[in-house]
Amino acid sequence: VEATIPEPLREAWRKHSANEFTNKEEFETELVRHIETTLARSLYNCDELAAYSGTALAFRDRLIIEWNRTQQRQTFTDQKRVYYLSLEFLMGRALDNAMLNVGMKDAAREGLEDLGFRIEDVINQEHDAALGNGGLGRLAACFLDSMATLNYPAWGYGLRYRYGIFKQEIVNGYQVEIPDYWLDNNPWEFPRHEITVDIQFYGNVKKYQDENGKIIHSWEDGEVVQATAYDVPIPGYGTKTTNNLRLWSSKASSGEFDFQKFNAGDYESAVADQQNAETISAVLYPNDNLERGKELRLKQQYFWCAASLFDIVRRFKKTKRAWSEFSEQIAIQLNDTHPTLAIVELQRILIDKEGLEWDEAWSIVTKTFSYTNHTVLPEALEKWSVPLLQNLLPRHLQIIYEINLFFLQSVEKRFPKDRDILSRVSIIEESHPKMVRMAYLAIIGSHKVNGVAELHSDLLKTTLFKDFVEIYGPDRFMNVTNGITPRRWLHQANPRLSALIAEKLGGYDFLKDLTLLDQIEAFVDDKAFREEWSLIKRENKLRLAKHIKSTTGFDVNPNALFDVQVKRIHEYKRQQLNIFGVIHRYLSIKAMSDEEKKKVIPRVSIFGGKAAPGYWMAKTIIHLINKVAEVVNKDPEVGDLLKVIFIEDYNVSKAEIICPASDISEHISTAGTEGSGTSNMKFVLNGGLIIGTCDGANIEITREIGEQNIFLFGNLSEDVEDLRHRHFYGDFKLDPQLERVFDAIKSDTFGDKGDFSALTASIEEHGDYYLVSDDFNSYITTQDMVDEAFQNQEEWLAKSITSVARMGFFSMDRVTNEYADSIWNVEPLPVRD
Ligand code: NBY
Repeated sequence: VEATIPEPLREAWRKHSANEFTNKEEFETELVRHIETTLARSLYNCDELAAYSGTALAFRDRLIIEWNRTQQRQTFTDQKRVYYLSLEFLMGRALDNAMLNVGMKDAAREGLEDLGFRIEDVINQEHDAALGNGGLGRLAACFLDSMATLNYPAWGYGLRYRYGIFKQEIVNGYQVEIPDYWLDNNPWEFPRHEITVDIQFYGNVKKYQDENGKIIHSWEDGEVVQATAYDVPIPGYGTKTTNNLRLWSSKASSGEFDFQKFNAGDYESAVADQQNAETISAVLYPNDNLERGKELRLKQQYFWCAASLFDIVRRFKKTKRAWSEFSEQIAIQLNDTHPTLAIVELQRILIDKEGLEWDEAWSIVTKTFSYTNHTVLPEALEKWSVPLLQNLLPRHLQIIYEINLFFLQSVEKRFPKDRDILSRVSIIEESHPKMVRMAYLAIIGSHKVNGVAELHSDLLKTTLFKDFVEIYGPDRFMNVTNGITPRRWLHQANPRLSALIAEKLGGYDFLKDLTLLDQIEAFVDDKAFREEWSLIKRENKLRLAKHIKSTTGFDVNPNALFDVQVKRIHEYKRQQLNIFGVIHRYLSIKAMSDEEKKKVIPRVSIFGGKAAPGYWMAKTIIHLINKVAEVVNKDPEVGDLLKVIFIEDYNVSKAEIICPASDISEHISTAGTEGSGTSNMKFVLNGGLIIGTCDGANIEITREIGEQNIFLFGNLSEDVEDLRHRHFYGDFKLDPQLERVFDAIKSDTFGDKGDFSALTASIEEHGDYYLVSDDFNSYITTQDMVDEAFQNQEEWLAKSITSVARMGFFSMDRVTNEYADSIWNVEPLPVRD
């Protein structure tokens, strides 16, 4: 039955169609209605949580009205759409963002005040949607914001994890992981129980001929799990476009399988099946930049790819277009290799289900997909074992072998004399067991492959993917340097700075065109402007100091230099270099006379970040930071000159407090290891300076803001290989100042030295892979330059303002437009008001 209402009845429908509140009064009406009816509360029992829920529901109504209209518009115009496939969407909180994007935050503030609530307290009730690990997941979230803001017809597809990234607690200086159950009364999702897809696993492939003699592959038996869609509305800023993020949740199939078990009286086993099925979307894997090859992870990947592809194909088929038009209607972006099975799945659908010939299908596939690489770290490159795939996805493994065969044949034809190239570029690694190299599969199945910063993309072309550049030519490989959404990372996180800029620029247009920021450079000498600028930084530091006091109990001096490093804990990101630098500073202060101490610039070293639960070295680094904090913070000889803070459970909403409050932040990865980094951009956009290595986007930030406005140090990417090589052959001498630091650790200054022996040994004895010792001197010398620069507050302020003025390039809107033009070939769909 068609679900469309016939024309004669539509008038009545339109008359009663839902309305949006347009002012404070109407907002209050909606808020109270939701509190009293949807939530069954009243003015006698409305706490802040209920006020939050009511406010969220009122805004949700607005979003979903525009969501409906946007989807109708996009269906009606039927132009090309983008699907962004990501296993992670690190969204953070939604309410503040929704209020700002629809432009009703002031109305909400006043309305809430009338009813007895402070908007900040209400906003703080929300649980972060933390369906991601770090930069990769946050990039996906920034993409969604930009794609909606720029009116692109675009959907995100992901998994609806029951548990997001774990909550971190620090107990006796150690990280403890707490499950993050976040779904209880989450107002932002719409369950679509009618949108389901059956997903098959295991089983076997039967081969037979049909009546025309054509070979048919049939994937039979096995298990079936059901995917159910949950939709999350994504509002653009200053536009009515409201896009969709569709997250899949798993449960037992309502099909014949468990039914038979029920009938057979096997109730317990049917319940067990149910739980097994639900396990697929139960938990986000907490590893960043580390691949572990677990079967459940592979199941997650296929479950999500297959459900998304089914949904995309179903929508395409409704248009009744020819298959040849598929890639003119649809672009699919793969966020890392996690969704690479989507390539194989589309090929399978086209040849096994839709009856297309291999070549025709493969041409559609490669024109549809494109792949973003985020890392060159070898331990992060996904490989799946052939036996695992054979068991779980037998038909897909056959197709992978076929893709590989045709690919290798074409390579052999082009490079007949090159004996090694075939084994180097084969999708199958000839190891025991054999492994499928997902990055190679992703390259071969895509028309564009991009890295996320210039250096990173260059390294891909010259090292990891070198052979593929030879094979396909340079056009398949490109760079799109990452960006961040200025809506969340300036306007929402730092409303006062945003307002100051708006005052000078005559409005908030810069939030939609961040290059307009360059106009504030004209005010760099304006006295009132400068005063206001530094006042805002001070208030942001006070806000962070308050947070630190309430969560750690430590008092920090807001006049001190706030030095921040917040990001996932990883050896390549080198939090160990930072904490060794802190210890060096501590030892230096301890050796000073009272006279000398007067010249010291007080500093607060702030750390935050999670370690993957199985990554022992990262956990050791967290432990050392916390132990150093314990000793330093209560040392009367040091007092305010140095404080060390570890902020627990770093996440998106904490980043919104931390980024605006830094004087300097650290982006100090070993050169050549960080894909891009995006927090570097967040800090500079909020008027913080940075200390960093020549790595990732730091290099382009330097080019934009000028090298006088950044503190760069350390060995360059081109020297890394040689240094490692030398270490390997015993040419290694521990930096003498670092030796002094290690001596302190080894004399139990920060608790039992045994706790840290693996960390010091990795440097002294095991080759110092991340070049901590090689960069140590350069690092502390540069930190001394930071102190000196901070003494001249006037110049520091000029650097801060100038840097912000020159950050326009790093808007996610620039990034999104680049993908749209040079990868997706999609146009925005403008909205009339
Ligand atoms: O992606 C990060 C890069 O390290 C960073 O340099 C870049 O700015 C950012 C956005 O492009 N990568 C990242 O966050 N990766 C992960 O979180 C991640 C998560 C899971 C897995 C691998 C990497 N995994 O294989 O399970």
